[in-house]
Amino acid sequence: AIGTCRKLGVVGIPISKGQRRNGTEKGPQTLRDGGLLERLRKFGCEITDHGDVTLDCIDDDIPYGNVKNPRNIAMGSLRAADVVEKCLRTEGRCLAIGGDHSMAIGTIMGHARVQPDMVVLWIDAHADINTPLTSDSGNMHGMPLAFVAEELAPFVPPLPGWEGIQPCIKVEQIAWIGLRDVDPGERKIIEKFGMSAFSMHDVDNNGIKGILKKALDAVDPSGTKPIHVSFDVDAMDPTHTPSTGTPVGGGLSVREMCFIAEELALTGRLTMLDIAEVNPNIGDPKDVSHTVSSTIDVATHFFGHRRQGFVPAN
Ligand code: HAR
Ligand code: MN
Ligand code: MN
Ligand code: MN
Repeated sequence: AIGTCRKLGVVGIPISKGQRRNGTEKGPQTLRDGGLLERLRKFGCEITDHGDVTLDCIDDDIPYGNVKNPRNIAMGSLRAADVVEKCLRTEGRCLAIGGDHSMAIGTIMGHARVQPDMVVLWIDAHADINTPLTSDSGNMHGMPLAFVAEELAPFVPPLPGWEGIQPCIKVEQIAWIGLRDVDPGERKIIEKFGMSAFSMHDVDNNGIKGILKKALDAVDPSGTKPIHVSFDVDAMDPTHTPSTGTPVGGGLSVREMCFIAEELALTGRLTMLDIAEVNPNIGDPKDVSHTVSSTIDVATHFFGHRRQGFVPAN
């Protein structure tokens, strides 16, 4: 019933080498300390906590071209994929808490092993579909979608440590919401493959309800597929989530995120949620607690919390 959430597995992915700033490795602990799991239990979730994925540091991870930490990100992705797969096979649904957004290479791989026809809603200010060749920064959190999408494979050079990683979804299984900082090379990829990318301009133009419908219709016209939401907290306006590495103004409000979350919860098909890019090293303690509380609030709405209120099951 609505307002009851059933089984949910939780996996921490304390990865930070997909970008420059230290701190995202503390994201899982910060969200746990903020009471994420207790809040989810309040809305009926029966939680199994799988703890944090172990990421041992690979030394001498020399860059490939300008791509930083390729071996560490590959190792982390494979570890994350295994735990996510196990979690989905046992609990049926998984919440992955990161970690920078390179975490989603592993979560999408793990999800696709269990549900190959799942669709990905990438909620982010950024498109994160740079290839190692189009990326200016060399930061792998700006590239995850280029590694998981089959059609991009011819444009992705073989990176050291990546032998065991293959693309696992098609570009037609991906839609973005919240974009407002897309690199020219990424825009080229979006247009070349006719991908479904909805920016803040589109949100302003159609309203969040219209855009969510367009995004879901694009990836899942039948309305039957398992849904993977990859939520980068920088999708939200920095007034709500200031403690993140690459904030961009003019983002989604708490209200718009809650609408997305409640609607997706109501489909009954949300199988996986990533929460990425919370960085407690950024901003003052007030910024961090604001970021944590906005993020946790939104997370509960993906798993049973409704603004209309509900009567608890017992
Ligand atoms: N597009 C830029 C790059 O590839 C910036 C992406 C970084 N930010 C993120 N990803 N948080 O969503 O470097
Ligand atoms: Mn982002
Ligand atoms: Mn991102
Ligand atoms: Mn709320």
